[in-house]
Formats: sequence, structure tokens, C-alpha cells
Amino acid sequence: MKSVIVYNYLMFLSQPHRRYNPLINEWVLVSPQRTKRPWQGKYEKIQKEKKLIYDPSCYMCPGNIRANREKNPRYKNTFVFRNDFPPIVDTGQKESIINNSGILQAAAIKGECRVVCFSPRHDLTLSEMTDDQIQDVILTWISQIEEFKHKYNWVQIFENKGELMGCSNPHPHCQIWASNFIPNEVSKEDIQQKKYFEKNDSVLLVDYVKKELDKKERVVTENYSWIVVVPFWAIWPYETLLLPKTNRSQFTLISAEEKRELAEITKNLLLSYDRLFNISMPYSMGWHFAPFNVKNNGYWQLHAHYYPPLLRSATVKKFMVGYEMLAQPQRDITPEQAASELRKYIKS
Ligand code: H2U
Ligand code: ZN
Repeated sequence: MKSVIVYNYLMFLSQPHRRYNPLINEWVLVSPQRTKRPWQGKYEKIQKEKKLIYDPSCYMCPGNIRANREKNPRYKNTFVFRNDFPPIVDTGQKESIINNSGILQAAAIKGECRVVCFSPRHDLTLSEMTDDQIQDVILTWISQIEEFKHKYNWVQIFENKGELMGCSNPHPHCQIWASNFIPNEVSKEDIQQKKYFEKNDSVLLVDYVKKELDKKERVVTENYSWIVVVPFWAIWPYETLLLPKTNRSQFTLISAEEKRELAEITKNLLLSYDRLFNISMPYSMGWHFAPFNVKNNGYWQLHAHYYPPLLRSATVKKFMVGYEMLAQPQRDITPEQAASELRKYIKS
């Protein structure tokens, strides 16, 4: 029996196989043997020019004017403003389906969009901020959720970092989109976590963390209350999942100590990303937790996804094309290899 397990494990490291993502009920193809293939495709340009502390043309810097002619205050920590080009607005329409003829459906939406500047400094990234400054960002996220949770069903907090991710401005910031509807990714996670809880009477991601703590093959870093793993089912090469070790269904439920430890682990993770390819790592990240209209939401586990787009170096991007668009996601390096690489750059 033991030899079968060892054989399977080796197969996992070297042979093509597929893995199941229980959080969204989808599969990912893993092809570790492909890591040796030559790359003759596109190399991205690395921008390493020195950034200004204050940029007079930046619409996020303190004291500057935004597109709607409003002047930013001379803020000292974080600064939240209404997105001047919001993708979701309150149209005042009823929430009912506008066209419910079966195949062609559309529904009215309601919501609000904001931008959060992480720091008055134009040149910093989250990884370069102090633990206390990162904690201010966490407190801002939580107070935004507190404000929106009575009005809407969902608040998506996300950061697009770097030009490679389509970020329009290097000033450190994230976005907040609140909506009356539950977006697809959150809805899939809701269904899956609920199903798991009904079947096992325990929380999917809490059980998952226990498994990861057992062997630690995919653990990147941890502290007393948080853990970062390259999930067993990761799609992006260096994708990570950051989550509490015990059950927290909502961001608003974490303790003062957990906030402090979250700042610390976030900094460690982001520094290891920056050191991996010796650049300020681009990524998209965002938070998931129980939507506000879910009653008995104990099956939900708070977590953040980090999705860096790079593959094997600072200049080679992973493209989600071809098979990914038409069949299912595929990755080359294994999540275990990615975790082991990132671990090397975690400060001890
Ligand atoms: P990125 O995170 O993708 O760079 O987007 C920044 C947001 O800032 C974007 O959604 C908003 C854009 O609508 N913005 C303003 O709200 N005011 C401005 O003056 C410029 C950009
Ligand atoms: Zn700026």
C-alpha cells in the first residue's frame, strides 16, 4: 500500500495529471514535464525606473485634482474616494429581471464603486509599507465593508497591481465594488462551501488548512492565526491563497491581534513575490467572505486570492489562451514546486 502512495506522489511531481478545485467545482490540468520546454514567445519589458514620491500629474496623490474636478485632501494614511467612472451605479431601477424570456436574460443592478489609496506616497507598493501602514489598509477595508454590508449583498475588494495586470496608475491603490448581486466566482464558492458543510458538518477551507499543515508541501508562510499556501488546485503559476487557520466567515469578525498578524503575513508574502523574480511583482488579488444576504454563513471561510501573471521569469507571462479558453486551465510547474520557490524568499 505504501509503495502505491509513494508512486502516486512521484507521478504528481513529474507526470501530467488533473487536480480538482473543490472551492469552485472545476478541474485544472497539471503538466510538470513541460517546464523544460524552450520559450520563443513574448518577453515582457521590465520597468524599473525610479518612481516619484509625489507625481503632480497623478490623480491619486494628495492635493491633486481628479477627473471630476474634486481636489484630494492632503491625506496622511489611506484615502477613499468615489470612483469617477464607476462600472456599477445605482440606477434607481427595481432589482427584478428586465427580460426573463429564458435564453435572453438581463437584470437591473445597483451598486457603488470606490478607490482606496493605500498611502500618500506615489512610489510605494504594499510590500514596501510598514506593518502598521498595511494594518491601516486592512482597517480601511473592514470599515468599507461595515459601511456597505447593510446596503448591498456583496463588496468586492481587489487590487490590480502593475501594468501587466492593466493597472492604470502606479500609485498604490485598490478598488471596491459593492453590488446588490453576487458575482460568479463568489457564487460558485458559496455553493461549494455550503455543499461541503451539509455533507461533512465541517468547513471546507478549515479542513483544507488542516491537511496543508500536515505535510506543509504547499505552505509558503504562516503565523499563529494565518497561513499562505499555493493551493493544491492553483491555476496561475505562483497563485496563493491567504486565509485564517480558524473559522472566520466574515472579514469584520477578525480580532485586533488577527489584524496585526494579517499585516505581518501580507508583507512577508509580498516581499517573497518581489524577490522571486527580483521585480515589483504584478498581480491581481482580492478578498472573499460570506455574502451579506447569506443566513447561517458559518460554512464560509474568509480568504484572499493572489494571482500573479508571471510564469518562469520577470519577462515571461502566462497567457490564459487556447486550451484554457476552450477547455480548462492548465499549468506547468506544480503547486509544490511553486510553494518551495516562494518559501526560499520568506524572511526567517
Ligand atoms: P485601476 O486600479 O485599474 O488602475 O483603476 C483605477 C480607477 O480609478 C479606475 O477604475 C478611477 C478609474 O475609473 N479613476 C477615478 O475615479 N478618477 C480619476 O480621476 C481617474 C481614474
Ligand atoms: Zn500618486
